[in-house]
Order: sequence, then C-alpha cells, then structure tokens
Amino acid sequence: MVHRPGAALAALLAVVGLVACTPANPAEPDEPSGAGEPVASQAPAEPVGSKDVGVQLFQWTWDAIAAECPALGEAGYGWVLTSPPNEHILGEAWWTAYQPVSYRVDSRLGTREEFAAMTAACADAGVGIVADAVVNHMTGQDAPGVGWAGSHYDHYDYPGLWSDVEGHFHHCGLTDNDDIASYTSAVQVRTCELVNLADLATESEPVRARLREYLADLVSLGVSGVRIDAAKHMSSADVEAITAELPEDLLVISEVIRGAQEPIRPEDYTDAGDVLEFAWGRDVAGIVKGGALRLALELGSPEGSTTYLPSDAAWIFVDNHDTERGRQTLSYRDGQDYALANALMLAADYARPVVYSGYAFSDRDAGPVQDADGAVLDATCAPGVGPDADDDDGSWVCQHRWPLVEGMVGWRAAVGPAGEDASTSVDGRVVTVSRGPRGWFAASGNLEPTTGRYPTGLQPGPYCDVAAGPLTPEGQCAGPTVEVDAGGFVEVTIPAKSAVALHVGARPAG
Ligand code: LM2
Ligand code: CA
Repeated sequence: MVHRPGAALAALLAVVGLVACTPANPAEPDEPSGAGEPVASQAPAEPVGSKDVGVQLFQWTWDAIAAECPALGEAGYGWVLTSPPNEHILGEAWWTAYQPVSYRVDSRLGTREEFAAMTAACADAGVGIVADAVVNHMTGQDAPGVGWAGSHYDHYDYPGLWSDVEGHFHHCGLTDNDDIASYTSAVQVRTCELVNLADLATESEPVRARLREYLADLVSLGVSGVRIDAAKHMSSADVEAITAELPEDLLVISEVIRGAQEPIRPEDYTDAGDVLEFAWGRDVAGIVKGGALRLALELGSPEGSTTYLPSDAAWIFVDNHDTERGRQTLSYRDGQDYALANALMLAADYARPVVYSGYAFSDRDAGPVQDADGAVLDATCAPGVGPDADDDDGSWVCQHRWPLVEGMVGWRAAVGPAGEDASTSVDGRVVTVSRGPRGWFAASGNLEPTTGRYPTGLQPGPYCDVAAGPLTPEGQCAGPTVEVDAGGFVEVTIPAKSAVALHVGARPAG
C-alpha cells in the first residue's frame, strides 16, 4: 500500500474532526470594499478552520501532554509529536529514549495506560498524537543491562524479541568497528551502526513483521501517526514494508536528514508517506538573521533557488531536538529571531509546519528534570513565556505558547490553505501576505520599527494584532487593535524583527 501524502493529512485531520470546512457563509475573494459602502452590508468572512500544524513536545510526559491538549486545540494546533514511548535504557540523558530495549509502551515519560489516556484526552480536544518510532536500531551499550520496564538486554540480544543467532542484526563488516564511517556510502549508512546502535536487519521479513506489530500496537493505543526515526538508515523499501499495514489515514513522517553529496535523498521516501525537510530550517536561519524576509517565503517555491521536497510531501520546522543542539538552525536562544522564523514558517505556503517546544539546557546531553527514580516530571509553562524570558537550565521553554507563535498558529488555522485570493508583496525588508478576506500578515527584517500603510483583503473594522498573542479567554485582544479602513487599508507599525498579524477569527468583542 502506498500512502498518498496529501490524503494522509486530510484523513488525519478528519479523524480528529478538523477537516477544513467550507464556511456556511463563504467570504467572497473580492477587492476591499469601496469607500462609502456601509460596513453592515458586508457578509462577514469566517475562519476556514484548517488545522495542519504539529507541535513537537520534546520529553513531555503523557500526563503533561494530556493536560496541555485543550489549550493546544484551542490555539489551533492539529497534532503533537511525542518522544519515543517504548522501553529504553536507564540514564539521565535525553537520548536514552533513542536506545530501545523492548516495544513495551512503558517509559520514563509514562505508562501504557497513561499513553492511552493521553491519546483519548487529546482526541477529545481535537488534537492527534504522532509517536516517534525508533525502529532502525536497539541499544548502543556494550555491557548488558536492564531497561526502564525491567527487561534484560545485551547489545545484540533482547530476550523474546531479537537475537544475533536468529540473524536479527546487521554486522556490516565494512568499517573497523562496524560503525558508519562515510555518509557517501549508502550501504554503510543502512547496514553499519549509527553511533554503535545495534542495527536491525530491516530487510528481513521476521524483523519487519515484529516492527509492524509494534506500530499496530501504537495504533491500537490511539495514535494518528508515526515519525520514523533514522529512516535514512533503512532503505525506503524497508520503511514502506514496515508501515504497509497501517491504516490508510495514518500519518507517516520519515526522518531523512538532507545532506549535500549524499546518495540517499529525502525524495526517495515519499512513497511511504511524508518526509521531514531539514533544509528549510537551515536556510531560514541565515535569512532571518540577514533580514531579507522575502526569501523565507520563497523557500521551496518554484521561484526559490533551492530544491526541496514537493510541498505536499514535506513537513518543515525551525528546529528540532537534534538541531537545537547543533549550530545549523536557530533555537530558543535566538529569542526574537527565532520567534520571527516560526511566524514565517506559519505564514508560508510551502509544506506544513511543526513547532518545536523543549526545555532549556547548557549541556548537550542533559535530560529533562527527573525524580529520584528517573521518572520525568510533568512539564509546565510559566506565565510570560516568550523570546525575552531568561530560562534556567531544565525549565520548559514552551515555545508553542510564545505569543507570536501561538498567535500565528491561530492565524494559520483561520486563513486555511492559500487559495486564489492569496498574495505576497515585498517592500524592502518588509514582506506582507494577504489571504483575501480571511487574514493579513506583515513581517519586518528591519532593526527599527517600520510604519507603513498597506492594502489588505479584509473587511473594514477592528482586528486584534495576534502577533501579540491570540484572543484572551474573555475575547479581548492580547495586544494592539488595528483598524482596517473602508478601503481595506491598514496603517501599522511593525516592531523591529517582528510581525503584525490580523485574521477574521480574532476581532475584538463588542
Ligand atoms: C535520530 N534520528 O535519526 C534521533 O533524532 C537522534 O536524536 C538520535 O541520536 C539518533 N537518530 C539515534 O536514534 C541521539 C543522540 C546521540 C545518542 C543517540 C542514542 O543525538 O547522541 O548517542 O540518540 O542514544 C549516545 C551517545 C553516543 C553513543 C550512543 C550509543 O551520545 O556517544 O555512541 O549513545 O551508546 C557510542
Ligand atoms: Ca540500518
């Protein structure tokens, strides 16, 4: 079975009851109304209600995700990417999660029951769960040990699951220690070991069958999708075989890090489903720092200078748990530039976005805050999270609640996919995006506030600037109110390296 990327997303959204619906009173993609026309005669535009935004809640417990889901759904997020849910090695570092010991859904992030309760609570809030599936490898430990749930293991022996004598592991014999030495060799990348991690023989049918069973178990627990970790280290045929029996509507997102000069390409994996496009986050970092923001909205488009995955197969992100620990992308430490990059991602027409949300760290290996037994403590978001907050190590950065990020998630949910009334214009380092009568967005790469008068497709009247955050629970603007005049024009001051965002779903009450 072949997953069709666009169809898989539509189906995911349908599963959680979020499929884009045509408003009862469709807004006309008209020119702004002429001066003198009475405002009351205008048919109000309505949000089109598409929720294609994911959020990676890195190292959040199942209980904490369940508690966050109502707010996520309210903000306009469609799904959560979790950390791996299966049994893993012991230890404080975050990356213990990437060394599986068994496929028991029992980890320091929560039990099987808690996982199931999370998928149910999130479904109630209209939010899907996508689980990170580590299926390329097992542990990288040379000494035997015991996993989180009590399973005994040795590097190449996982009793009742995998064993060397049955041929479940690769020993590539191509490098000194069987580790991958060169990414220009596809056979090394796929059959040698990634940092000593015991590499499963994913071309063999018994291995594939057991991995299919694990993914089916996740589906039985209510997931709407899976991220295939280290997909580059398996052939695309292996990924297709392992995911072949998943329900047609399940989201499959392969992690294939794009690398220059490498023979294995993200494009090779689109038959299994969607693929993460790593180039977007790398490219946007320099663009936002430089300030020519127009380029960020061209990434992946035919006018852009880069070759990316096709839009309908791609998921993009400003950073993830790996890249925030490297130097190639922006991260929460970049403050306002980072918030702006997220806003541009959410305003872009290319692909679909994944917001990242983790915890502050100075040591690359440092895990999330844990109790004496190693169980991760439930994440909480402090009031006032945002680009200027000074986060102590271990505190939850809650990027998904930063006002500009959350406001733009609501903007995207309200304006829906770019239709024929979508347009973009550039004025120096200011770029504006119009989504006809549903929304308007302006971002500035200037280092000083920029004041200007701009045309929009919005109906006249007051709108909340959601760059300052979504509507308050009382229906008030979180920040400034912007008046759209009778001709459809706005006069706004865009703060330095920031944005102004207006949409039909966020208008001041009264
Ligand atoms: C991934 N995608 O392909 C994950 O996104 C990434 O976070 C994982 O690496 C990697 N693949 C394997 O799943 C992380 C982390 C590594 C860590 C591994 C395994 O970035 O640093 O490696 O997980 O836990 C650690 C040590 C490494 C050691 C290895 C095996 O850092 O020095 O290698 O464990 O013991 C001898
Ligand atoms: Ca492999």
